[in-house]
Amino acid sequence: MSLIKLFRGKNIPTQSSKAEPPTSDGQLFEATGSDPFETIGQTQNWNLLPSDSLIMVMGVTGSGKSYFINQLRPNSAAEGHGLQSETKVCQIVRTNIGATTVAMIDTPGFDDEEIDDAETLGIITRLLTTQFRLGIRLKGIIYLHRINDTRFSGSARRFLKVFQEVCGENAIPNIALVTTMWSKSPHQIYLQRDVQLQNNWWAQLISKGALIFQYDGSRAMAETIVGQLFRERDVVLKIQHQLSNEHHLLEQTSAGALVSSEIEERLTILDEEVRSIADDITEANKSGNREKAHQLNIQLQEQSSRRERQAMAREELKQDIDSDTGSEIERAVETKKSKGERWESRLQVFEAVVGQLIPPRATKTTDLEVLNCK
Ligand SMILES: Nc1nc2c(ncn2[C@@H]2O[C@H](COP(=O)(O)OP(=O)(O)OP(=O)(O)O)[C@@H](O)[C@H]2O)c(=O)[nH]1
Ligand SMILES: [Mg+2]
Repeated sequence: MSLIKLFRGKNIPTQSSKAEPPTSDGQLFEATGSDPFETIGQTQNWNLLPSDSLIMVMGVTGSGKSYFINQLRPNSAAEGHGLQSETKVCQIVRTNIGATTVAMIDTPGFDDEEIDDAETLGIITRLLTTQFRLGIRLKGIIYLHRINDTRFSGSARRFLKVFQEVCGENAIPNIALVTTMWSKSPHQIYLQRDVQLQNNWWAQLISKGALIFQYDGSRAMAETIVGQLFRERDVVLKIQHQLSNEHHLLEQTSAGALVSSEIEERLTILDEEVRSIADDITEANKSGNREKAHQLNIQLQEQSSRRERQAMAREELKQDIDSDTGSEIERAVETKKSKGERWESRLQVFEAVVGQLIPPRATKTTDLEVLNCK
């Protein structure tokens, strides 16, 4: 299958360039404000290593995120088949693309359990904030979507909305919209579906410069997609700006507010249902219908526990992720200092804060490392 790349609403990038990261509203601003890394970096005398660049891989559950990363680094990420996200944590896979080193981040997917959206957003955001605070370069986001899905599902819709709010308009040129599972295809139907995607759901992103790829499942094309993003300037996402420069809580960010309002809606419905069942139980008890009262009590327990889970999800969004991340970075620095040691790269600190390094598997490829995020 041939690689299709469209460049709309912007010039075709021809060479690597470094530029100030844009804000979500088009202003330029300091990438890290009072850059904690600069201060820590000076005292630690760190070197800036070329490996300190990240690419996020995102998409709903089963869209092929782990598969994509496994093409770049065989057997590094857990692939799955279920409706619930196989990848419950972020995983970082370091790999070389030609002469360039890049850390790929496998993120948990938004799945059919809406309840997990807040947790998933929290995990992704924590990682993005750590990357931003450490001054690690973010080169782009790969957004995966299954071309064999017959419709744009509820989770795909929710994810797309949140995704757009996480990224913001100025990050759009750093987004690669990638359709997967072409090899499983009746090709003609999938080509039509791809056109529909581009003309409807993705039209806005494409008109503002997002890249498009039909992924054939190969390592070669995975490298091409990553290489293309690497040519883009470094990017600061809207949610990073809102958390770290505007000091918002997660629920105050545009993406967090979106998830939060969905939780509130569900809470209102559940409250109403719980009230109604409780009334029915009173009625059943009054009329001496013990069997009905018993059944209703079971229903009440189920709805109450659903309500509790929603309420807990709402709490997830109240986190001050930027401040928490700052404290964790400081703790990591202090711990190292107390041992009389020094950090050797930003990614090492990143690992210390967001997860633990999984040793590379026995493989001939020596340039790969995998980190698992908390
Ligand atoms: N043929 C083919 N199979 C794929 C492709 N991408 C993923 N798969 C398969 O589809 C299934 C789901 O892929 P995963 O990579 O686990 O999906 P994921 O997005 O990581 O899912 P979660 O971690 O659950 O969010 C796995 O069995 C993969 O082997 C592709 O491009 N082509
Ligand atoms: Mg996965």
